[in-house]
Amino acid sequence: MKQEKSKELYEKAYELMPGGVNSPVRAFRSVGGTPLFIQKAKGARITDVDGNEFIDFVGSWGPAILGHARDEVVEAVTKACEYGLTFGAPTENEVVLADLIRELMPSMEMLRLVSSGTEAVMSAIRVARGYTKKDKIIKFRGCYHGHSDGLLVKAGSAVISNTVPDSAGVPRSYTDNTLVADYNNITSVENLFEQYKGQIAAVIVEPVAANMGVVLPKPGFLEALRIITRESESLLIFDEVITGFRVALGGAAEYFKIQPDLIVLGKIVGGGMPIGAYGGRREIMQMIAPLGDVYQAGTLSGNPIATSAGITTLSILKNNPRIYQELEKKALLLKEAFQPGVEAGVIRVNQIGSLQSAFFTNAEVCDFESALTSDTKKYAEFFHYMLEHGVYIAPAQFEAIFLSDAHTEEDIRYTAEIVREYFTRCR
Ligand code: KE4
Repeated sequence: MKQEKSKELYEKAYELMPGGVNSPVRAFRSVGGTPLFIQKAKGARITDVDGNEFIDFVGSWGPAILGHARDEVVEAVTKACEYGLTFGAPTENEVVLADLIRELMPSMEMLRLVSSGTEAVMSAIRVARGYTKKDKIIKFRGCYHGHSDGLLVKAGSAVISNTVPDSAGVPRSYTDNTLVADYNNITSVENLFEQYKGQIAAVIVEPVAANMGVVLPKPGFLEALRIITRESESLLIFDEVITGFRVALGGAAEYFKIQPDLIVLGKIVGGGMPIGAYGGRREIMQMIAPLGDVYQAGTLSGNPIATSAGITTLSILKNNPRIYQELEKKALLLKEAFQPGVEAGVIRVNQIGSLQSAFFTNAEVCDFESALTSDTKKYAEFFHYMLEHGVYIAPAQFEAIFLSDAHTEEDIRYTAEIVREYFTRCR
């Protein structure tokens, strides 16, 4: 595969930006090779600067649920640009988008638009602490909630609850209030509530984990989190940056019929433009400045261009419910193609809606520990085989395959064929 231009750009990028990228996962570190510099994308396809075209199953890590550069979205953004890019003042678009989000996710009685998922998570945690007047937060090992200091933790070697920063530059004191439990292990949560009685402001969870690869909540796990947080006067925060408008129009809250106290959104809510959002019970959100004394602000929050993309994207999803049935059908077709690898004991596949991951392990993957049994070298080989055959999947084992409304049956059939071929050889 020709990569001269990507190589040339990567060399220049490498001396300008850390690892030559603006986000680590793009650097191909865990799969090797030169990152592809993308020139354009349309529908289910991306084209790199060397003219190589791929069927894209990364979809910018989730936003591109309608496919890339969807005509209606591009039109809305182009039109919005004619009226100005940003005012730092309220606009009608913010009202329209907030209203649409609340309609689709009624748990978000009141919400705030920000510019990234990280910013939304950070703010949700702050308001949870401000509202409960408690400091501790529980997160789950293997779940990722953006790069705010307090959430870059890993469980200390000693006991599960003691955490240490998982990044240089994060002072130990910043993570003292972050506790780590195990996904799908409610006992690990109960132990923390026991140990830190009365101190836990909130539990933050990816209702479907997708940052250790896709890991589904076991039946009853999310319900148990809802019960224990309510009983302990703590808040339940659903980080739906990936699952929001993805696993269902109303996200995981709709899919699992659970009402969290706060929901965090990103990715799809911006339709490819930089938007995050957080919201929930009115009495909690009224703690936020200028109403209350929890401060949060942002120059480009609710930006008129980004909101035009978000409004158009959510409107298309709302007006075309068939999209979700079709996404599920395509996902099952693709999942089926991995069967030879599953039968050969080489991989395990987790799938929900248009999200799935193939783990190179023979263990059932239900938490971070089991996800880590995956052979990342084998994943890297698979990644490059797919790339050579014109299919772009996540350049890392612990990510997800994202399907879009733009993937045709033909795209899925072609992809399924090369996947089946690959794993048939594994027998
Ligand atoms: P951003 O700040 O990247 O918009 O959102 C952070 C975030 C929060 N919560 C969840 C559940 C997330 O998955 C993310 C970001 N996801 C990664 C992909 N796994 C973004 C890709 C990247 O970091 O470049």
